[in-house]
Amino acid sequence: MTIFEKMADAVIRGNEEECRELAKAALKENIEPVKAIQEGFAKGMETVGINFECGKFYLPEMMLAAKAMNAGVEVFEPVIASKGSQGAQKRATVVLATIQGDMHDIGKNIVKLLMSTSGFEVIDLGKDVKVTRIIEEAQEKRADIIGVSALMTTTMAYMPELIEELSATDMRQRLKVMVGGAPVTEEWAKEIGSDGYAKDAVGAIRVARELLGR
Ligand code: HCB
Repeated sequence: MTIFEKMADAVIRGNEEECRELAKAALKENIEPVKAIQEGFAKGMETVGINFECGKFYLPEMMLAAKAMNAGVEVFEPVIASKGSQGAQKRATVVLATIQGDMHDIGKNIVKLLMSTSGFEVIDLGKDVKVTRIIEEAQEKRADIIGVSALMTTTMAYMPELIEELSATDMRQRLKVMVGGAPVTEEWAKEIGSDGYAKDAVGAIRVARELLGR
């Protein structure tokens, strides 16, 4: 098994300690942390989702997998942060949130980690955040971008609501919206009038920079 396969397997088995140890081993082998997260832990999570969907896994297994992945990602956090670039130019402000009704925040937290270490000022509103609150906070903090995450087909439905409500304000001219999360696609993002879509956290940084014309 490669180290990535071992990382995926440790997430599937929900083994926190093993995830931590494998993350440390990846660092020792000089593996890029973001690559390890995406090709190791996140791949395991995909399998967990498939196993849940076909009734092989239940909620407790999914919860253990989430805890295990978080434990592994925590090991990488200081390393990612230390490599981060703060940038000389004014830092753009990004308001991040998992949309209302949705408790999934692992992916959003990875986006936050990478963005905040790539020169963005990130205001993380957390999970299950009401559309109205996202708009209020973006206005108050004079955000440049709103980044929203949804992991369920049921909660994705709040994304067009967010864009509609935002369009009714005078902020829509200058404020960009970026959407993401496993069930969200580029086509759908376009359909609802989102300015950007990102498949993963690295893509989120690229898209945010494009949206800001940087
Ligand atoms: Co959850 N769950 N879950 N779950 N869960 C999913 C999402 C299902 C797809 C599993 C399945 O059926 N195959 C499914 C949703 C089905 C649907 O669409 N309707 C589901 C369900 C049904 C549920 C519950 C309803 C189960 C229940 O209670 N019976 C419940 C929902 C509670 C609620 O939200 N109201 C539930 C609960 C849980 C937990 C708590 C056990 C746990 C979440 C823990 C946590 O997040 N703190 C969990 C997990 C872990 C999953 C799966 C297995 C993994 C999600 C994950 O973390 N992926 C998921 C299966 C799947 O997604 N295939 C399953 C890893 C991260 C890294 O990927 O896609 O989130 P990501 O993020 C990427 C990417 O999308 C992008 O960058 C990130 C990093 O690269 N990105 C953005 C993300 N957000 C972005 C925003 C941007 O602006 C830009 C880019």
